[in-house]
Amino acid sequence: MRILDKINTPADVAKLNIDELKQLATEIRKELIEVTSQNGGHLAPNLGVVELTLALYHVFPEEENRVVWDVGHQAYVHKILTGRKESIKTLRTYGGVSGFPKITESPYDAFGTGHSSTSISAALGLAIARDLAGKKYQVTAVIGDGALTGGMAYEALNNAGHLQKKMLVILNDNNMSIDHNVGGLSDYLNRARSDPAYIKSKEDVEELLRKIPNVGGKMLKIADRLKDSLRYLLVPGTIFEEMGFKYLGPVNGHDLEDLIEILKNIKNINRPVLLHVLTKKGKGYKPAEANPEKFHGVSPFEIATGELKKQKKHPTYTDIFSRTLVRLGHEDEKILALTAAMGSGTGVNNFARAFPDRTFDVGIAEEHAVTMAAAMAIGGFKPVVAIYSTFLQRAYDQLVHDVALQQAPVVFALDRAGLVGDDGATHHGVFDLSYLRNIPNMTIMCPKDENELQHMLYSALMYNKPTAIRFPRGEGRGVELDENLKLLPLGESEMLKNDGEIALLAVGSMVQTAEECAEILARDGINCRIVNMRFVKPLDEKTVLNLAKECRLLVTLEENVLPGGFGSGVLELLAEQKVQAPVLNIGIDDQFVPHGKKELLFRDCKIDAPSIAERIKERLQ
Ligand SMILES: Cc1ncc(C[n+]2csc(CCOP(=O)(O)OP(=O)(O)O)c2C)c(N)n1
Repeated sequence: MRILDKINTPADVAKLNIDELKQLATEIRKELIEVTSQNGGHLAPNLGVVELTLALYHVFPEEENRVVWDVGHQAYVHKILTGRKESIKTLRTYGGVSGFPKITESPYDAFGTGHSSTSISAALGLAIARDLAGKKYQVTAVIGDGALTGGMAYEALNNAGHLQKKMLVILNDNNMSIDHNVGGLSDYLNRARSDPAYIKSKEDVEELLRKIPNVGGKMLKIADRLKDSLRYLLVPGTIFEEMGFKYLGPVNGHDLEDLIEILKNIKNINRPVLLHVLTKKGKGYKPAEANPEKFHGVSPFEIATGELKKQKKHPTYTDIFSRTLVRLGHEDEKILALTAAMGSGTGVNNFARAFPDRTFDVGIAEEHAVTMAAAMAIGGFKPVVAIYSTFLQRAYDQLVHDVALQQAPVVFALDRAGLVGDDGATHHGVFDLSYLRNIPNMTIMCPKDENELQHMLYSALMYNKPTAIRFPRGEGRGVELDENLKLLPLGESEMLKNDGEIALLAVGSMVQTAEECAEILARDGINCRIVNMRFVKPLDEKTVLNLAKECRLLVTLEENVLPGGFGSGVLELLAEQKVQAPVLNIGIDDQFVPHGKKELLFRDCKIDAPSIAERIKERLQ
């Protein structure tokens, strides 16, 4: 029988001895590899925190303790140990366990995460709530060195150091974000990791202190002060001490004995502590150790080889964006590319290889990226910020205040727009049309396929205005790519089919859905016009108003929430022009969409072609 079979809660972990914990670590790794090989998921980050999570629950097993997992992609081990060892098999599947902590999923999920660098703020909030309620439980944030590049983490450290609440921040330092980590602090941590002088000095300090005879009173105080100042001067972590934290480490994050001992000591420290833990991303599975980027978030794979099970049929939208950006980069040396720690995810890494001096990976710092890009544009360059739709939410004020207000011609390539599938509610990019459309001076484009995406990128760089192009996750439609890039007239839609009593006005990915829907309706004798709107802003008002006059029903289709989106824009136009026309808005209702395969989510949201055809028929009756 496996030890894992006996583990239902952290209390069961607390009962195990070191050998049993080691055995359990092996079993958990096996489970993680099996589940992610089937369902896909964040394997490498979880393999890196097996011992850390075990040690944490061994020392702090009580249910009332709160652990906030930064980003939360490394919380599978936590889920296995907190009552979900069976349901982990459903990880990331429709109706199954979420790939991120979710407060509605388990009382052990202290705070929902998915977007980076929130854990210290959340842990501080929980610590304040605990103290105000007169309670005593332990509050811990576990944050990676990648997540520590995000601005919120510093805001929270700054505040926590000042408030001096009892809380623990565990810095899980594996020297990797998704790609290699970047930035000054990363360099600093790297020195702490690798420079033996640092570590030796720390050992020297400890050794020296052990040798000081056990004198009482004043001498001990002096020794303490000496210890602090030597430590301060010679050992890593001074920066955290300066901010008001007690710094401990670095410790080997795969050594259960050491981890448990240090966590037991931390139990008794009544102020903010930062424990610096060194781990190896992908630990215990060779392919993941060799290629932690690939196994950061991986699709289903063969365990024996690490090969992905599904091969691509067509290039992805990201591939085409990346290729076009490099092509344009050769033609115009003013073009710069920015990414917030998503070089491979956004395809910016190809641009980086071709133009390292014109590429900027800012770390997980979306706000900073947007303001910096605005200034680069004002400085005479053509910055392209490649970013996932969901992560640009972070930088709303920077969009308004730094980009749009100053009319800085920044191009935003918004990848993963629309429903993303398995990553779920924290990652769906379904708000961008709403949060961009209400900003003056913004141009918003949505390509109907990957060929149009390349023309849009070219056009966006020509418009000389703040411009966003939003495109979906995954493969393109497999269409031919035009050799020559062309300038799309600003604000002009494309009429794809111009006869019929119903007008389907579609943006982006929904153009294909509109075509499928028109086919279904045609079988029932309902003839539809189809418009590829191309621009959500500026809207092709002339076309919309003409169709409103000529058609029985206008149907707007978008892969975005309905409030504030493209359909709202059409309604606003009709109201403003005092045109009375029946409109059916198709999009995502005012709700958060969970995780699961995209097809299932589309069906549930009633935005797949058969559901839309049904809704149109109902409406016509
Ligand atoms: C705001 C935001 N931007 C980008 C991401 C994408 N992302 C997920 S994990 C990750 C890297 C995190 O690195 P680290 O914190 O070191 O954790 P590790 O995976 O190395 O354990 C990034 C960039 C995100 N989740 N949130």
